Amino acid sequence: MKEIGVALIGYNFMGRAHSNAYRQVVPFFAPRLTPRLKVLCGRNASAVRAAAARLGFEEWSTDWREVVSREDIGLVDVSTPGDSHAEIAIAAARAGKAVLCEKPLANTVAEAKAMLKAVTRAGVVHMVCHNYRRVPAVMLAKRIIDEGRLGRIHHYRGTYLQDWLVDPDFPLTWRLQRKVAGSGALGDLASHSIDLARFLVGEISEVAAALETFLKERPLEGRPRKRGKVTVDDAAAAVIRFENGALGTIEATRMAAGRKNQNRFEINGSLGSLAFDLERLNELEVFFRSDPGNVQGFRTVLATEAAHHPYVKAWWPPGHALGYEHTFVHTIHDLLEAIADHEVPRPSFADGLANQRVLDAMERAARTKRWVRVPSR
Ligand code: SOE
Repeated sequence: MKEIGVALIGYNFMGRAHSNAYRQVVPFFAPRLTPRLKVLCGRNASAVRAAAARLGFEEWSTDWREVVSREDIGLVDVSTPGDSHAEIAIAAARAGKAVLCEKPLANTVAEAKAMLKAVTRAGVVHMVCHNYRRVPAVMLAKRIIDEGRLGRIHHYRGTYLQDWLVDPDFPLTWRLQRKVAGSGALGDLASHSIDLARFLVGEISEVAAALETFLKERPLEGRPRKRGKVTVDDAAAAVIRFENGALGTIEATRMAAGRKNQNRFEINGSLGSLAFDLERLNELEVFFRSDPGNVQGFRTVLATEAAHHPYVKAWWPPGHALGYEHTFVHTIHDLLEAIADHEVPRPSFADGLANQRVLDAMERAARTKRWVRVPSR
């Protein structure tokens, strides 16, 4: 059983989701490379030590620079806030390690370019953790589109709605600070909708956009009497044109009261339509104009039949639903197989750079109130 030593940098929400995936991928998928949870890295010694014990890592460290160069590490997983993605991923690439980086790839296009250059020059495997590509129902949408069963795509309509920031007393965490997070709902959530748009419909050529910050200041973490300035968007709304002529909209917010993690898309083509909602992630709504007139209508496919849907056979019988955490297991399974084959999986850092270019174009469009073309290189 060939092993690959994993160094995970970051141990909060994404660190937990990734750790769970490294543990689950072995009993359920038996990958050719067995991930060994060697070292968990973070800034706070007592917190990272406790997290390492809880998440099943052999060691812990507060020095990522030392960790990424260790001989016993083959894969560096960057699950930190966006302002450290570039320096960690570039150091890991230069040390010859495979790199998995959380989304969005970076906080700027320049950083994303440098990251892609580093992994390409080092010849290492690289991947961005846009985990929703590997929801079986999303893979079904991709297959239906690629088989031409929707015909020519006219519309992509992506919305990613959460409400964890609607409380004005929610403190000024790092996701609300531009210098750390790079942007707000735009990079955190719209980046997922952009990735799905690129995955399912094609490259985005031009955008118009608006950003808004509804709550301009919030209480400081741990010092609720003091308040600090919010420096990112609370909400983003964009109109997008695709190179293939399709037209779309993307909207993202973390202040849609009642929406918890509603990453949704609807795609309309000349022969039919598809609709997906992450809050019902085992299902895909389909409509085909070819259906007999008296039974035409949207119908719901439960994407849990192993014979028809990827990844499912590793889990449960039909109807025994999958969840959010399974999308990370699927992503890390495919990453491990790509490393074993010395291939670069999708989405790669090149996809991450393309995503960053759309995010940047949206910010420029919002600032200038003009349409902005998305550079292709
Ligand atoms: C917070 O908005 C968050 O954790 C995002 O950062 C993730 O990418 C998304 O999948 C769930 O919500």
